[in-house]
Amino acid sequence: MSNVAELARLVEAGENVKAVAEAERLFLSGVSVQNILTEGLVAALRALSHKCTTENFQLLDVLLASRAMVEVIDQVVAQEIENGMDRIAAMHEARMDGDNCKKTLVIGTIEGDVHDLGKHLVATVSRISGIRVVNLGKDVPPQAFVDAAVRERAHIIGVSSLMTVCLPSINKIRPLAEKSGISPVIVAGGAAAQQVEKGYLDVDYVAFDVFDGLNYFTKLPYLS
Ligand code: B12
Repeated sequence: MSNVAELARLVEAGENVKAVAEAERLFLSGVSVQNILTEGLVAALRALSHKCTTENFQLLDVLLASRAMVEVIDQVVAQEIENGMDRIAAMHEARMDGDNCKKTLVIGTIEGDVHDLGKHLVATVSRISGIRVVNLGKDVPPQAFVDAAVRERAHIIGVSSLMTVCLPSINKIRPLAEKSGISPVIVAGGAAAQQVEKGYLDVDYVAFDVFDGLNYFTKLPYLS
């Protein structure tokens, strides 16, 4: 059997080696990157929600699935996009044009939140699409986003949040940026951010997934 549901099953079960092999098979049989990411990887992780609550936290299961997902992204998906075997850019009008090369994205997961798989995926896909990416990691204070944006002359700040309680920290980024004399485009993503409006977070855009985010980054004009 070689299908996306099987990949999702393997990732959910934490079978990293088999998941990598299954993803390779799926690409060879012509399945798209978007399908593999959405139906295979993200769906598998989301299916583990019930094992990741305050009452029921099955850490090992979730971490093994997380590892399997990262290995599929780093060993197969990144390679696949780089090889240009899948027309991800064309599909999402995210062209690897000259302008992307001039854009710098500073990205991180907001303070208090250690979820970094979605952010890792966005960083990987953006980098491959020609955007210069500075990955600040997880549990990043608002001021650290701004300091990095100043230091790196970043055009875009990408902030991820999967924890509802951490959302209020996102609102601090814009005033801190203005205080530092910069006005970057601020884009939020992640399961918690997606549940609120951009005005609530004081950001320019809330992306519903990696492709939506990349499409938005790519359409932004380059500001010198
Ligand atoms: C894996 C996981 C973990 C792992 C994280 C491993 C890691 N290295 O990231 C571990 C085990 C560490 C973990 C810990 C906890 N977790 Co957890 N976790 C998850 C789980 C199951 C999957 C998340 C995931 O990685 N999905 C796959 C990625 C690829 O998807 P994604 O992040 O949504 O990203 C996509 C888009 O959103 C978008 N995107 C994301 N960020 C950005 C940013 C930008 C700029 C853009 C453009 C796009 C973008 O792109 C991605 C691809 O399309 C979710 C369930 C869920 N429904 O999300 C719970 C979940 C997020 N966790 C939850 C909880 C409660 C916890 C804990 C508090 C549990 C505990 N008892 O301690 C701790 C939190 C610790 C902390 N302070 O952060 C809750 C949060 C509830 C809430 N609303 O606040 C969830 C929703 C589960 C639930 N109960 O429903 N968790």
